[in-house]
Amino acid sequence: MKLNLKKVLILFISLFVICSSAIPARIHNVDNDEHLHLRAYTNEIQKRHEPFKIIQTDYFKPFVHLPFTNKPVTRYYQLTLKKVKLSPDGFERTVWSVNGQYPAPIIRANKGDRMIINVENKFGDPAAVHWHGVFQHGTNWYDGVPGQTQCPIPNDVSFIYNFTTGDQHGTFWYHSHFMAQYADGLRGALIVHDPDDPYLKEYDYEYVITLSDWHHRTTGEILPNFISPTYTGKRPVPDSPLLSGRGRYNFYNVKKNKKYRFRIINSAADAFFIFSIDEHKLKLIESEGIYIKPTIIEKLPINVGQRYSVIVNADQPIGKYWIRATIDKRCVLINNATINFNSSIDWNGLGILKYEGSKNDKPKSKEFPENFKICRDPDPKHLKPLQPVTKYDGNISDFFNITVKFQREGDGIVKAVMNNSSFIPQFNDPTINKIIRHIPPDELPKEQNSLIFDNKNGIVEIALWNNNTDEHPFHMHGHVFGVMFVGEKNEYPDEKKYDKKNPVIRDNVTVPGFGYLVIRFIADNPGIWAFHCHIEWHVELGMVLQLVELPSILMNETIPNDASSLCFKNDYQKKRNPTTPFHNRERMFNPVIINEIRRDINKIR
Ligand SMILES: [Cu+2]
Repeated sequence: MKLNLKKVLILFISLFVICSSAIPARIHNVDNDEHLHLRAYTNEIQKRHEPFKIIQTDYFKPFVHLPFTNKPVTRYYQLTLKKVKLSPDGFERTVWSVNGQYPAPIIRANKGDRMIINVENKFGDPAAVHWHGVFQHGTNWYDGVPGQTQCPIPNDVSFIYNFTTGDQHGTFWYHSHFMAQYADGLRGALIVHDPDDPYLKEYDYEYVITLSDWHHRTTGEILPNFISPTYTGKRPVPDSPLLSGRGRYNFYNVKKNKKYRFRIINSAADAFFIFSIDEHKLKLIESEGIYIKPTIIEKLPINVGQRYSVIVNADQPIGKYWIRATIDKRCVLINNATINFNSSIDWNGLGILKYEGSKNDKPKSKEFPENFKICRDPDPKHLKPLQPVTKYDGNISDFFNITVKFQREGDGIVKAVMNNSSFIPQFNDPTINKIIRHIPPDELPKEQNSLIFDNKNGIVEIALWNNNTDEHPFHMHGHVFGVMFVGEKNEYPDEKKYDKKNPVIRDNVTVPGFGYLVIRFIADNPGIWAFHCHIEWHVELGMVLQLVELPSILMNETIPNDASSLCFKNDYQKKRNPTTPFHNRERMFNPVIINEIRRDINKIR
């Protein structure tokens, strides 16, 4: 077979633009054998499996749970990553889509099912998919975090994620964990139905609503300006709030006197949302895979990465009612140096709850008043688990004290630091590989921000002080945790006030500006797990820790060949170019370097 050399070169250079700071002149010398080998290898894996189901989802159609089976089953899904032109809010832009759609399709399973998901990367960029909220017991290498649990999936390569849902059930989501790629489109819902759902008889249909803050510019355009010594602005301002990928006038059709479970997922890059449905109260039943004592609320504050289920009874007069998903701009600082500060955004995202038989007019419904603390999670009294969880009430085996702040570093860039260290991923050599190579965890580089603990089934406590004005939605991979304490400014953690007997259980919690957070979890999941603010711009500035959990167990595990093979190509590139670090944030986002590389691509074309 003859190869088109020109195409191969363009392919390589596209890859380098994103994941390497290599000097362009050297790219021309890289031969392509390794890359082709990897493609053949992944195609081979694919052939061994059953056909993968290509899923597409209409988020605006109600659904019921999947048929329940006597035994768990294996579900094969195909996710093809490709760039397409879409206009979610009317403005056309390139979207990093899954199976051609935004948001990415809803992946569904029943409790206990195995998911075998073939991710075929046709982005032209590296990628990786994280399954937000899934514990990945025994499959740390499928958690999808480049630099921690895997090497990125190179362009034109397929990678199969293979994990079980175990005992988990509820509302999850999946998204790219490669740089800020999820803000460009790779984000969708992951729903695990539960035959033992105590609320199953209380609703007739389900809807998923994903909330997102949409930008007309790609993150490739935003980041070089944002991460720069000359930038004095705040977090980039979006152009639209979207409900399940659409602007206003999207209909959620309901039938009078039927009940609907709405699964609300905040999949934003940055935005804190307030969700409500006019004249319909919300019965809150789930937070992040945990059944909670039913509680009636009118408005639901939801921070980035968080999920809730609410039951809505369509018991009002037949008509149309606004569904409101408002970005709370009181949680956002903007100055006139901020990227897109003059955005024409309407912060009030809208959808319509449309009763069958209602007239073809605009809703005239009334909004509920506000009844909560702004930029905070709902009152813990609304989030109490159905069964109180007492396992965090005991002697702690490991304790970590973390301070979060922003500071200008030597390169002139204002970074996010956790205990004075800004996280820098080593995409080509993820931490899991280092541990399995028996590198002692305490020899991991400082900027890897490792929290190391090795007491099996011990209670681990993290106390975090947020020494800056922003609130941060902290998310932990591989676990849920018990929220012991959330304190405002000067409200210091006091163990006497810890909620040890019946804490809120979740995987994504808000720490107030200048406030405090104390959480506890059980060290029962050997692996490398990210613990990070879910505001993507803060991730890019380094607001990331990684748990190095039970390394003495992890070091003796074997990474499956398909996972470790992703690193072949990256290692190969590194060998070719040993003097430059594979990933160097500063060089990478330096517009001069990016322009050099662009010029080089144009020359080849
Ligand atoms: Cu943050």
